[in-house]
Amino acid sequence: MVNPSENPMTKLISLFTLLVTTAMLAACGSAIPHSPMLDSEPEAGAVLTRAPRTLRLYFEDLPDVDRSALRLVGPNGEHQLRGMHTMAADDLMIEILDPLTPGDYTVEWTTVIADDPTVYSGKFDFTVQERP
Ligand SMILES: [Cu+2]
Repeated sequence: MVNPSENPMTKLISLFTLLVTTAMLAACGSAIPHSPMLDSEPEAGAVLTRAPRTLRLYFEDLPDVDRSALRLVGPNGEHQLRGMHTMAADDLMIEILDPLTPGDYTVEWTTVIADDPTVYSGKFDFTVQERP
């Protein structure tokens, strides 16, 4: 009588099950795209009483300014932005030209980080409130 735990076939099946499970988990994990954006000013979901004059986004590594883009869309459409640069703090920064009126805003970003050839993109929202 062979002990089931000693049976090479049982061991092979266990190994196979483990591999399939790992592959499935990896596939599920990659369905949620990785975002390299760590933080921003204004923060995602922020409710502000003072309209921001700049946007600043922080990433996992230094973004390539030439291959990055930022858009700011609000209740009056797209805002003009000027002078994208990095402060070399793994960030992108840009000036908002026209003043923001109260309402909901969306920041859309596209970037390439360090030596990674992947083009990442994402968006986040913030709200500018009417001054009390
Ligand atoms: Cu700056």
